[in-house]
Amino acid sequence: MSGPKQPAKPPVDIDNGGPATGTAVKSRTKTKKPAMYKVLMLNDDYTPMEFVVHVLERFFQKSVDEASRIMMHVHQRGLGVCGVFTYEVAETKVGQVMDLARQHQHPLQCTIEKDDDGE
Ligand code: TYC
Repeated sequence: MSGPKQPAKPPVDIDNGGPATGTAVKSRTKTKKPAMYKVLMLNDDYTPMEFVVHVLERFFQKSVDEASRIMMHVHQRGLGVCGVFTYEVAETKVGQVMDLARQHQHPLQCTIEKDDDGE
């Protein structure tokens, strides 16, 4: 910047339609929802079906029936959705599944995919 220096002005409240209290307030209601992420489970030829059902019950709060349905879907179609979560929760669940699978020496794989529904 160049030219003569302007005298310092005191800060001014912005009137953005809030109540006449003399204080600027944000009148817009925050409606933005957090980005959501799908946890996907991948099929393989070695992980036992019962182990996959157990994982879905333990980490994704599925009933035996729902867990069995998801497991069979993955077995037949190659992949399936275990649930939809915020990024942190999705990451944690993937870690928990992969840790348990590793402990049992199963090759079960899980991944995260951004959920673009309702955008
Ligand atoms: N295909 C495996 C089998 O026949 C079962 C399986 C299902 C493995 C789902 C992984 O994500 C999976 N034992």
